[in-house]
Amino acid sequence: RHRFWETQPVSQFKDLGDTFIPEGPIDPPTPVSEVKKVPYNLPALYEWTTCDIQDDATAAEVYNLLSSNYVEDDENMFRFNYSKEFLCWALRPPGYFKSWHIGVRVKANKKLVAFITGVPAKIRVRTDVILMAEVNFLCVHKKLRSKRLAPVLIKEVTRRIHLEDIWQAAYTAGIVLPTPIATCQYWHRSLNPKKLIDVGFSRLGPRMTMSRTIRLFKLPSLPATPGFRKMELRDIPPVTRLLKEYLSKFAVAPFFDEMDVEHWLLPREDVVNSYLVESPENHEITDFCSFYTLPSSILNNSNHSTLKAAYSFYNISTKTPLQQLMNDALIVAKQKDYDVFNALDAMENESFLKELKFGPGDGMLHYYLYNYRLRYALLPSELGLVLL
Ligand code: NHW
Ligand code: EN5
Repeated sequence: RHRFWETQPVSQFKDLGDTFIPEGPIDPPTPVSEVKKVPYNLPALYEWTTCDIQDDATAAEVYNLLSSNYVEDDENMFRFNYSKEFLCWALRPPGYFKSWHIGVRVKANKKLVAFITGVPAKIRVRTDVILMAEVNFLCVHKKLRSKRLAPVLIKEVTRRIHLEDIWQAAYTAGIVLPTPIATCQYWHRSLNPKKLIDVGFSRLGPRMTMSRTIRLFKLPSLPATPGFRKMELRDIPPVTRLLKEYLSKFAVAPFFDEMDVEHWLLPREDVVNSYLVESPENHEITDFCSFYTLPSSILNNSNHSTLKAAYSFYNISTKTPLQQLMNDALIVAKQKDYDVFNALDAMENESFLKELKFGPGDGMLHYYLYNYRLRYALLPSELGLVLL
């Protein structure tokens, strides 16, 4: 059934629950000197390119490829529209490798028609902290689909990751592949219900009018928690300590140091927002919440072209109840004019989703590890990792 994935070191469905196969790496590492030194062959009309995402012209080509050809929902009503600034952030974390930002061009006219990326990340699986790659932004132009180009892209990014002596990867997808380590559901909290209904993102509930719906999703104009403020540079050490402690309770989670926290969580306009609670009494940082900005293009609507969505990222409560903290996150997202606030049912999110009027979406997100086997799939609440 999976002619490509059956050949890869990933856990296969038939092995689920087999207690005779140990948890951990599937294939042992080989010496880097034995890694294939030349790129995989592409069909004759195409050539490899390494994309310098800092270069404005290249960033524009990648942005254009993705904005027309990347992920859509199951009814092709919306398509992710990652901004150039977002891509620059997502692809240049501490220690990134330019060689892992891979494109495919048409030889004749140099048009960019496919893309895949990796970035390095320390990820803990149970007690094992492993330097992995996070693979994302796999995209093949709509006109070149179903020609088995994706397996070539995946093998090439794998080869370039192996050249850096890295042997495991983490990735997510909306489709089922061999074999998810966890399956999460998307939940959505309407901030601008009128627009969401107008564009077909949500529907008027049974026995609901538009004005009752607007009232139902109304939020206060200001956050309620005393000491709630935007994260600043000086907050990196206490936020790193909070995160380290918090993420240690999940089976799979990133292992962040201060440089990672600076990169991934320091606020960047229209990319990532982070807030925290500083105790008015002793100035301790006790709670933290964050969300990233990922708009979607609205396909086939004459009144609206983009949906402004916030995605829950990492949230930590030690003093402020998580539900109150997330309500404050909704309030600031509303102030910043987001239309919808999305979250997965991962980490402790289940404890606030229903109460804060999130509703289940029609999309699932499956999490995968490459060359690492877990005996059983995790529950969403055991997963402490959010990929972009
Ligand atoms: S998930 C989003 C992926 N992108 C999209 O959905 C964009 C729209 N779709 C497309 O561009 C986030 C194409 O449909 C793509 C497939 C390119 C998806 N992951 O070329 P063929 C990520 O970026 C398998 C993995 O004919 P196509 C994560 C499929 O199962 N595999 O298909 C990326 C089949 O194999 P099988 C996927 O439609 C993680 C084969 O590709 C997949 O023209 C990548 C068919 O290829 C997906 N999302 O192009 C893995 N979609 O065995 C990283 C399809 O079933 C692994 N396939 O026959 C780790 C590597 C690093 C290791 C380091 C140690
Ligand atoms: C790699 N990092 O399907 C990511 N989104 O639910 C790649 N549905 O927005 C993998 N279909 O349910 C991405 N509205 C996989 C996800 C692909 C995108 C996707 C889903 C997630 C989505 C919306 C719109 C559906 C349109 C028709 C949805 C209902 C919202 C409603 C709001 C009010 C309360 C009840 C729910």
